[in-house]
Parts: sequence; C-alpha cells; structure tokens
Amino acid sequence: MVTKHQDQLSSIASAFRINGTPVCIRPIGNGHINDTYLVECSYAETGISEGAPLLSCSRYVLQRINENVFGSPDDLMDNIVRVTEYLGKGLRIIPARSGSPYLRTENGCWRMMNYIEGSFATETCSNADQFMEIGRAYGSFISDLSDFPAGTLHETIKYFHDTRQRFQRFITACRRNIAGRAENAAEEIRFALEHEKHVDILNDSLKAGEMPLRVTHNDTKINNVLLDRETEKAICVIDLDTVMPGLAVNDFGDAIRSGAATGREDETNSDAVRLDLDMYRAFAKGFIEGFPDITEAEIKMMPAGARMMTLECGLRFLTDYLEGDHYFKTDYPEHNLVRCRTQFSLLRDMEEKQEEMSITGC
Ligand code: GN1
Ligand code: MG
Repeated sequence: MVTKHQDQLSSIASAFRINGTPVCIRPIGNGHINDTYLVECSYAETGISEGAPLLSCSRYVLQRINENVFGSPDDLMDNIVRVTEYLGKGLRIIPARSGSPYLRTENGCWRMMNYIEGSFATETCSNADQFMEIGRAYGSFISDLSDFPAGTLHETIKYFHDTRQRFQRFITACRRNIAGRAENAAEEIRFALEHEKHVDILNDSLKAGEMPLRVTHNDTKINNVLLDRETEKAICVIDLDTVMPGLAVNDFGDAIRSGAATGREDETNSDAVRLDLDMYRAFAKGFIEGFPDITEAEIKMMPAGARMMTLECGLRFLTDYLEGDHYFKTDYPEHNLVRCRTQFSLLRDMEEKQEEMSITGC
C-alpha cells in the first residue's frame, strides 16, 4: 500500500523535471543534516513500434534541505548550480518544473539531483588504496576549482571552519547549560578547555599569508566521494553544500578524521578510535597527487589540519549535546556525546603521533 508519506514524496518528486513517474522512493545515505531519498521512476521508451511499450527506469536523488542549518536556500543552490556547471561532470541539479533549482512546499524545501549509476559510497575504507583514491578525488576537486571565481560564492554557513568561533560557541553552551547536561560531560569539557591554546593555529597561519584561501569542499567525509562499483575509481565528489572559500588543509583534515580513524564516528568504545598511520599516509599521497599545485606550506600544515578538524568536530558535537541536540541528527540522547568522545580520543592519539604525521616524500 502506498503511504501518505510516499504519496507526498511522489508528488514532490513529480514537480521536478524528471523522466517518468516515481514508482519507489526510499531513504538513502547517512548524512547528519539533510533528508535524502532515492527516487526510482519508470517511463515508456519511445520509438518502439510493435508490442507493449518497453518500460525503462531512471533514478534520482531527492533531498529536503535543512533550513535550520542553511538559512538561505537561494544562496545554497546558487553556489551548487554554478559549481556543478563549472565542473561539468558527475553531479547535476535537476530543476523544478518551474525552472527554479529548488522547490518550496508546506513540507520544506526540496532539491533533485541525478543518481550516479554504478557508484557506491563507503563509511569506512576497506583498504589503503581505496582511501588513497578518495584522497586523489578531494585533491583534484580543489585543483579543478582553482580558477573558479571564489569571491562569487556565498558563505552558506558563516564561520563554518573558524575553530575560534566554534570554541566560543562551546563556551557559551557550557555557561548556559540549557539541557542540564554539563555535569555528564565534565571530562569532555575539561579536555576541550585544555585545547583552547590550539584553536588559532590555522587562522593565524592564514592571516600571516602562509596559506592561500582556496575554493574548498569543507565537508570531506569519506562517504562524500562516489566510487565506481567495479573499478573502485572515484567518479565524483558529492554534498556540495559547503563549497566555499576555505583552507585545503581543512579538507585534508576532515577526511582524515573520518577515514583514517580505527573506529566509527559513533563507536561507543571511544578508546578504540585511533589514527591509522598507513591510512593517513595513503590519503596524503592521493591528495597531493590530485592537487599538484599544493604549496610546501600547506603540506607542512596538513597534520595540523587533521588535528584541528578533529578538535573542531569534537567541539561541535559537544556543543550540540550541551544545547540539547538541535543541529546534528541523533538516534539516542547520548549520541552527540559519544561522537564527541571518539573525536577527542582520535585527537589524543594524533597528538601522540605528531612526529610520525609529518608529511615528507609523498
Ligand atoms: C555533517 O551531513 P554530513 O554528515 O555530510 C556536517 C559536517 C560534519 C559531519 C560530522 C553542514 O555532515 O560538517 O563534519 O556532519 N555538515 C554540516 O559527521 O554541518
Ligand atoms: Mg554534508
């Protein structure tokens, strides 16, 4: 039986310029922000003169944009449309029948994209070669956008990777303690406070002109690269919501945090979450190969990027926990605290491995 929810989704999907009629819509992916669905459509092949028309299938990705996070869908979609057109391969925005890049309904704000057939995304890399390939894809992404007019991009989330700002928000959340959870998180709060001295490292280097501002992805979890199911070669980078001017070392760092860890982001045994140096080095090699214009200064700061993105992500989970889970999707009340613990455990291990993390001879 078709549920009301399915009916609603189906009529939303039909309001886009898709080929055919939606026959099946189901959730896909593991994003913490937007709601994502796979839409399967069937349509009759034209030009067949005899017998019953041949039915073909086309597939799309439908997403509800989280407007708590992305305050301006116009700005968000303007960035994505221009970046995808500039890249000219992989992801495409399918406009609404009205011609607009998104659709507003009483159930929120929606967008449609092509589904990349024959692809898969992974939550954990099965081997270093696969992770190296993901590194190459993220390096090439920055390289391919090196001539994109960065100044024309909207800032879809202000201060997104400004670790100092993230730290200040954490302090405010601690002081307010609106969810009454600060006591539960005493150990994590102590760890975060001890790390205040590190939060300006990347900002300072940027201000000193040591690293250039580039067009970067800013959300380089490993599941945001689609790989070819047969060859395991990267097909394209997805989730372009936060493509903005930023630091290459942050893209490096966020991928390391998510893909070179020995446990999942929400592993409950946080002590098991450490840095796998082989995976780290493999990713670094791929990233640099894909991005030949990376500077010496950036290479030198790559380990700092990994530490800072891990610290920042931990701070963000902790802040959301203290504020009552209004930002990241959660499955249970302690979920954000569990996520924070894995990030802090990973960071602690990175601090111990600081020397081995320096990148030379890649
Ligand atoms: C969010 O939605 P997803 O899973 O791609 C977040 C990232 C975090 C990540 C942590 C816009 O990404 O910044 O690193 O969760 N995206 C946004 O898993 O805040
Ligand atoms: Mg995302």
